[in-house]
Amino acid sequence: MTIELYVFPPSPRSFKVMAIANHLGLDWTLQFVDLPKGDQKTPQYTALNPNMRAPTLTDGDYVLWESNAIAQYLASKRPESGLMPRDERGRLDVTRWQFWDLAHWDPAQATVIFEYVAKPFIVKGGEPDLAAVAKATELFHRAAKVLDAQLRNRKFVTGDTLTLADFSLGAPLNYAEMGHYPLEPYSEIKRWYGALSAMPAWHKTLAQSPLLAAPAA
Ligand SMILES: N[C@@H](CCC(=O)N[C@@H](CS)C(=O)NCC(=O)O)C(=O)O
Repeated sequence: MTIELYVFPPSPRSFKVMAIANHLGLDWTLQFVDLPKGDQKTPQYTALNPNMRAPTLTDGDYVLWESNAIAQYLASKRPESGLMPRDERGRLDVTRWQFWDLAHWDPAQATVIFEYVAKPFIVKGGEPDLAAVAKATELFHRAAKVLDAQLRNRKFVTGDTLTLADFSLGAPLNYAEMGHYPLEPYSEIKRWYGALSAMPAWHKTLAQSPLLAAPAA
């Protein structure tokens, strides 16, 4: 049975699951969910994902939504990859950073991505709301300080091996430039993202995401 990933490739939450599937060399097909067109609200899609959001995974009759849960499912297909450690503490460390992603890192970036990327290039919806950006920037600094400190003396987020945590937390940084992220003080984050974005699976996934492969002028 082939895994189907229902994704909107420009979205970091979609990017992360696509990049993991590519890194693991899984047999998967891309089902494009055209968010600006409203595909996520169709009865066919809401039957899979009542949240009306992407991504969603199907594997035969099995349906799963929430990008970090999908990430864990994909890793379970290749336990030998090490993307999800098998020992309890290692597994919880990765899970902890994926929870932190949802609670702190993703929200800090969702606003700037919406204001600086989605508005001009996807929904074509006007000028950035600078008050919203200022609030999100505060959240960004608070979270970035934590991540930058964690990366000091570690190659990757949880140690010297690549795990799901790196995919989850690295994906939104594809928009660092377009989203005007204030990354200057965070040399560890820049070093780590440089290593992630050099991986063949990252390149392959960027090429599957038109906005990221060739940002609009
Ligand atoms: N926590 C969810 C968030 C999913 C989410 O918000 N996806 C956005 C794309 S970036 C979406 O589908 N938005 C469509 C909408 O709100 O109509 C996950 O990580 O999967």
